[in-house]
Amino acid sequence: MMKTIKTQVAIIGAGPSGLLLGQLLHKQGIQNIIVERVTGDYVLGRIRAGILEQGFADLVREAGVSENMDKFGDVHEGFEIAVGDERIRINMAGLTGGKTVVCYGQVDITKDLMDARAEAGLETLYEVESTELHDVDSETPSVTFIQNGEPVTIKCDYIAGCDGFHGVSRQTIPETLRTEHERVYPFGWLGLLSDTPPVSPELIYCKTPRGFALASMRSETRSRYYLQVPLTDKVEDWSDDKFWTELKKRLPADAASKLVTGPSIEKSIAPLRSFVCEPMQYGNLFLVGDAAHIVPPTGAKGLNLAASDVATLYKILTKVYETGDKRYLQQYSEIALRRVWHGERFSWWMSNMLHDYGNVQVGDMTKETFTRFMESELSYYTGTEEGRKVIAQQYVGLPYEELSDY
Ligand code: RFL
Ligand code: PHB
Repeated sequence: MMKTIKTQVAIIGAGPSGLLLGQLLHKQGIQNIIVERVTGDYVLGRIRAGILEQGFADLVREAGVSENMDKFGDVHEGFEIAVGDERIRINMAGLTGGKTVVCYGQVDITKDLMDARAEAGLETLYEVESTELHDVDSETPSVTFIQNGEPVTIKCDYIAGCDGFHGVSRQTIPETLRTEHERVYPFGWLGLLSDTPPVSPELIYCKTPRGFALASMRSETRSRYYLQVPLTDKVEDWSDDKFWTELKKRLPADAASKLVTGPSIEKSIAPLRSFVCEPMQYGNLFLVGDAAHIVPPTGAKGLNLAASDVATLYKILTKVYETGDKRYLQQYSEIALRRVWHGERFSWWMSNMLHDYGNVQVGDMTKETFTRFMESELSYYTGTEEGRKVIAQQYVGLPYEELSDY
């Protein structure tokens, strides 16, 4: 017998997007169920992001899940861009009238959201297989899947596709009705997490002839470092020793002299990609976060764009349930995409300025010509207060757009 569940909003994916949306909807009295393909522990094994914009942090506060973030998250007022041994500070707070970012890991925020969901007694169905979305362009959409060998159907009003880049939600929009924009970069990031004190209290984005490196952190005792690597490299090619030796060569000399090394807790390679699916809605299906867009991590924007999607969708659904006026739904894709494209552009620009393209030709110019353009761009933007302000404003995050009323 097919088990059938009814709810108002079915959420596909228990990553940060799905969990945050679920919590915010719950606070507004809107019922929701989350279905997730893997286990909760597997979700928490994805290290990923570390920088939360103020808008994201405020949304977590609105969801009532900010206790740990406010206690253990570290407010950053600036970050550095290093070109070789020269270090340039981007004074975010000073250049934006006091705006900052919070350094708090994706794993921690996800765990806080999972705990809050469990505490509120809200349902998350883990380890579901063969998720399918049905009749999303009708008034009676549904989601089917198999859990513990049993077929289950969720009947709902709306579906939020929060199932990441490889999920099923985006594929449910007919191919003829969506446009996908994509750029794949000819390199990846090798990340290493270790219980060693960070090399500096603020992040350092390093441009060097050997390739890009990033010095980031999770706490005063836990560091997160990244190295630009060729797409052909495998994690097994990189012993901890090899990683630390290469990182030392890419950090500015005075930071390198302070580097403390130790065994890695996690090491993984992520390819870099820019991707946007337009539109982000179809019938009563709404795509949220990585399901609709991917950015290269150089601007720390991925999770933050997911958060602004969540903010927009949650406000729209709240209005629709409050007023009964479904016209609000039409605004989702346009509002979300406007901010997404700004984040895409910023991440693409930062990636181009800071990475080394090796022998890969970019567009219709030689590698050397492209390199000169990017060197000039970087020196202009880091060398003038106006330029640093442009970087700072986008790094702390552009404001969220309000809904239009009818
Ligand atoms: P997620 O985290 O991929 O979660 C999607 C969830 O959906 C599940 N799923 C399904 N569930 C049910 N049925 C199906 N058929 C399903 N298919 C998939 C998956 O198992 C998963 O649990 O997407 P979400 O929630 O949209 O969150 C997006 C963020 O994870 C992502 O944007 C960030 O991690 C990007 N990112 C960064 N973002 C920032 O804002 N700041 C950063 O500093 C930052 N650093 C990073 C990053 C991403 C990185 N990688 C690995 C790509 C650094 C790295 C290295
Ligand atoms: C991280 O700490 O994982 C991190 C920070 C900034 C980025 C990307 C990743 O731009």
